Amino acid sequence: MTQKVSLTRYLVEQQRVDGLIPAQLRLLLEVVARACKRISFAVNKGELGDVMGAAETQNVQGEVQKKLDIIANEVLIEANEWGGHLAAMASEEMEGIYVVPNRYPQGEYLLLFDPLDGSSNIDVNVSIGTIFSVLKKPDDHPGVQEADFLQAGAKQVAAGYCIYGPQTTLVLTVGDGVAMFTLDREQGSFVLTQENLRIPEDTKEFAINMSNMRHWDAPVKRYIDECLAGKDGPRGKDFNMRWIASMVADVHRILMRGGIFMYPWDKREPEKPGKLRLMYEANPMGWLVEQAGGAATNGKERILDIEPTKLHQRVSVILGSKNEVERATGYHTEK
Ligand code: AHM
Ligand code: MG
Repeated sequence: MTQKVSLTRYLVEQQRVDGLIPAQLRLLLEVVARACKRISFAVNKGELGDVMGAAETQNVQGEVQKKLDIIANEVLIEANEWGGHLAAMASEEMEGIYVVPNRYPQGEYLLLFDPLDGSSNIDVNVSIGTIFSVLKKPDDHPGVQEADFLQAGAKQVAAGYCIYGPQTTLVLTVGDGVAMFTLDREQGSFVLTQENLRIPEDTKEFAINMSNMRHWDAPVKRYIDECLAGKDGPRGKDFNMRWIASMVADVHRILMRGGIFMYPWDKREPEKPGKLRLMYEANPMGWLVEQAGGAATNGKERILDIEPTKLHQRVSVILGSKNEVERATGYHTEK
């Protein structure tokens, strides 16, 4: 019988055999995984666990928070604040950064997360997830401040997500390809179920919220119109559409079988560059997708090259199968 490889063993081997991750980063990833396990159990309880429905608060983006948004945020903070591996955290659900209290040792890493992505799906029992990104704190000054987080996605040292769907699955990169772990509920541990995930370069599947079509910019409209024209149009093939309204679930599908995901800028709120957030949604997902052979842009440039100016900065997102992302990006950049 082939032996199952746990997340712990995988990370130890990455540290020991391949020298890919320092001990502190290994600890950090284990703690994030442990927190995701707790969130997964809370999600699973649903109506039985007083976790459904809206809380009476709004987050910094003015969105009504769900009870599970707040629970997931607290679980991630509590799990991560005392281990000595982090200097500070930032989250979709908190306006400013959360500095590790000085009763605990301060580590050299910064953790960013969207504790519960796809919140609108919580109450309807559709897949949701946690997205996270890890950066190194600049070491040229003592203490930690918000500006320390404002690093381009290319500087990430680890990124991943955990999807709470029919299975709970953790997908991770430390810059050496993408690995996938499935939660074994009987054992209580994540087990390696796939390594070196690869996204096919071509696809016949797109994901976009079509209800916003009338607000799109011309290049996005052109790309989607051509997909919709199918065999009879310039693409010469029929396309299929999926939209789950949980970025984690849409990106997970793309990592499994290819596709293109778009949440572009649109004319509803023209001053906003997009809906999704750069630091804890687009950057980690962009890096995972690139590590699996795909591409991620904002229509003009590579997501990972964007120099952030704000913690909760928004961004236009096109990611997935390489050839399709290049085509859609080309429509934006061609004269
Ligand atoms: P959230 O982080 O508040 O859940 O919002 C982000 C989500 C993404 O997961 C998803 O792709 C998008 O918002 C769905 O937006 P829409 O409701 O416009 O379809
Ligand atoms: Mg989100």
